[in-house]
Amino acid sequence: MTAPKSSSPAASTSPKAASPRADHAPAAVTAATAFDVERVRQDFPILHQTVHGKPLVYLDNAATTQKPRAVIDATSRFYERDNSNIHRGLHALSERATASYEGVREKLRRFIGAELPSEIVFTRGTTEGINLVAQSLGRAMVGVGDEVVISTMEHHSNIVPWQMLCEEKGAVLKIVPINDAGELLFDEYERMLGPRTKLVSIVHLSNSLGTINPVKRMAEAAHAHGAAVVVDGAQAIAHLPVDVRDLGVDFYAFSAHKMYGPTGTGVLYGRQARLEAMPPYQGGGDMISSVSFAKTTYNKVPHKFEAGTPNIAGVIGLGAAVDYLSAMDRAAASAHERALMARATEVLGAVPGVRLIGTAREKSSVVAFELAGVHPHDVGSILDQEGIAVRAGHHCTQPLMARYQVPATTRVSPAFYNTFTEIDAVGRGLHRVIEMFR
Ligand code: 7TS
Repeated sequence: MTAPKSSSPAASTSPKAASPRADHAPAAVTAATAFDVERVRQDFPILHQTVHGKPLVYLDNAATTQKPRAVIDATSRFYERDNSNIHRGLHALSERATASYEGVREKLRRFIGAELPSEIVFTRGTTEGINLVAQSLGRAMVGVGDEVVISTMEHHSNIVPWQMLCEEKGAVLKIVPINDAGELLFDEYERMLGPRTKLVSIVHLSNSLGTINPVKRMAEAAHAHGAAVVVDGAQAIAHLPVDVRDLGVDFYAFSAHKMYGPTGTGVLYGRQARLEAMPPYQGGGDMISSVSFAKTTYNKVPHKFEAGTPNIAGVIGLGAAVDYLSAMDRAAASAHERALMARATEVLGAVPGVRLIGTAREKSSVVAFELAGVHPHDVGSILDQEGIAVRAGHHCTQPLMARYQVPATTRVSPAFYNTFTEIDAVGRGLHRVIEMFR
């Protein structure tokens, strides 16, 4: 399915065709990013509003992204025309709903380069995907004295499920350290791997630092020791091209709401052989082949892992988000995002008293900082008064905050629909914060 013309994203082919609004981008940046941001913004209704009397500047995309009209319409169209439960009705509506829902699996297979649509398990989001692996594969394969490896920069959803597993099994959770720039210490990681390593679970793109981890190399090293590799792709899926077979990972979890789709739905990619060998995660309808009080047999993959009525409308909305992204010139979009990040690094880094947290050589889409003498919550509240939405807090990465000895940071996380003007507004907002606290 191709997105309708009116809502399909646009990437202009020459810098000249870019928006007449100059947006004060440096010439080199404009030339490098032939991307018609003003046209793309037309696809996102929510962006066109004022907050506290100022134009909304939405820079909290790492928390959740906004939805293009195509996604909103696909979800409401489902409720208006096709709403019905799936996999169980013989009537026309149920057949339509089932075909749409199952069709999204194939879209996602293509989007992430999986081999089979059955390797796409629909979940509530990244958090559920990681819990699924921990509770199903983890409980089956991890025993006393075994080891699970994660890193210092993980989101709580890639820490706590493994802590719960290790506590239950008497296993050991090992933490890969990072340097001050926020890069994993690869040698330390390799030294941690051994015959007891059963699982490695690593974030692809850190939500607090923006660091992009060398997932492919990490997977090769883990596999050399026979460990299974899980990737938290919650942030990466919206900003990087993801090819699960090229990365060579066993599992890749992400959330629809961080890739311009609806909340409450997501994907766990798992290699077919792995998924087939795993016990079910939850029991209930749809995940069974037959049930008797004497013995229940399970459905085939992926249905074995999708107990109960799923978020059908959410999955259909996710399909529309995949269509939207696939119709876009993603290389141009990501060049624009990189240019926004470079501008934010320059503008915010130049504000007196700002210390950037996360300066990895390989990074994307996140600029986080602390401002001397001002709590991030105050920074966030004052920026909000200017109509600017950023995140202030620990970003569900408390151990990482402890590593940097800060309680919290302020985080600016651009998406392709943001503009240089918006980044500059944050710089002006910070000067206002400083004036107020002087
Ligand atoms: N992993 C990473 C790297 C994340 O950034 C998040 C959400 C999750 C996992 C959990 O995703 P969920 O969709 O299951 O909740 N991160 C953020 C954030 O940075 N601010 O709000 C949510």
